[in-house]
Amino acid sequence: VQLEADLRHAIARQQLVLHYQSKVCLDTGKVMGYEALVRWMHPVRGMIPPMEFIPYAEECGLIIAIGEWTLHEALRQLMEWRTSGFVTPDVTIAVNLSTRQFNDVALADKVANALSLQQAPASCLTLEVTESAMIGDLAHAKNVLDGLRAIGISLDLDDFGTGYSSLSYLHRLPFQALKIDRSFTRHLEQSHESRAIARSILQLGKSLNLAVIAEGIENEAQRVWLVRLGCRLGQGFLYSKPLSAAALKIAGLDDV
Ligand code: G
Ligand code: G
Ligand code: NA
Ligand code: MN
Repeated sequence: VQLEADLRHAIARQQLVLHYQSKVCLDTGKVMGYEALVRWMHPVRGMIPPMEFIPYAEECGLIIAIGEWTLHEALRQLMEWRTSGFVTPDVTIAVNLSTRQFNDVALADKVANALSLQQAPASCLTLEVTESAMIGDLAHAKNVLDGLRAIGISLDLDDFGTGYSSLSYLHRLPFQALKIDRSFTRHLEQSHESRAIARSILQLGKSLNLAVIAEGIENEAQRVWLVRLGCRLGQGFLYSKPLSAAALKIAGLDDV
């Protein structure tokens, strides 16, 4: 109950921050984009990870305001990075959408508005949608996704393989990429089954002309397996943890 009251003020009190995890080309290590991940800097409890307040924000509806803030802040940050030369114009920013946001009738307008306010081109934004956000009404999901796609942004299907995706409708939805869930990446070395699943997702991506991004790459052996299976893109602790903008800047300076 206290947490709800606190969360209500978190935006106004500037307690939400975004951390950014790079998405890289597995062959060259080049950064293609960043995924924005929200954290709550609670004055008493310290940093609260999204798993501990997003589900709850979903339930009470605060996710709509939090989601809008996240969208604006991620775009603002990307444009600042561009202006300062920290990223090249081809680098993209990805924002996660939860179920309630996905079902918000004003979603497409809000996205268009955020792009316009932050003076960001639609081509620099990716929204990540989980399979579970789309459960139920396929026609509705298709409408929402088509509306977003019409703005010119990209759409990635997050946590692929863990939800209820029906392969028969995937080709009718306007996704640009599938993200291999990190539960499959984790066991690539030990588990023949995980490799079979990763291989299937990559084949599916090829057949449907979708990019495939592997999540949760933690070590070189996993990277090698993914490259061997034909995966070109990935993210994970091997490359970088999600970092604050300030920490990213310092890490970037170390590279030079
Ligand atoms: O770092 P990690 O703990 O950041 O994130 C855990 C989960 O929280 C992931 O499933 C991620 O998709 C979700 N998440 C992180 N940031 C956001 C956000 O801004 N909006 C929504 N809806 N989910 C997020
Ligand atoms: O559900 P979503 O895919 O958006 O989840 C992103 C989450 O995955 C974040 O909590 C992030 O911190 C976490 N994450 C990112 N890279 C790795 C990794 O290499 N290993 C593990 N265990 N978690 C990761
Ligand atoms: Na995600
Ligand atoms: Mn994911």
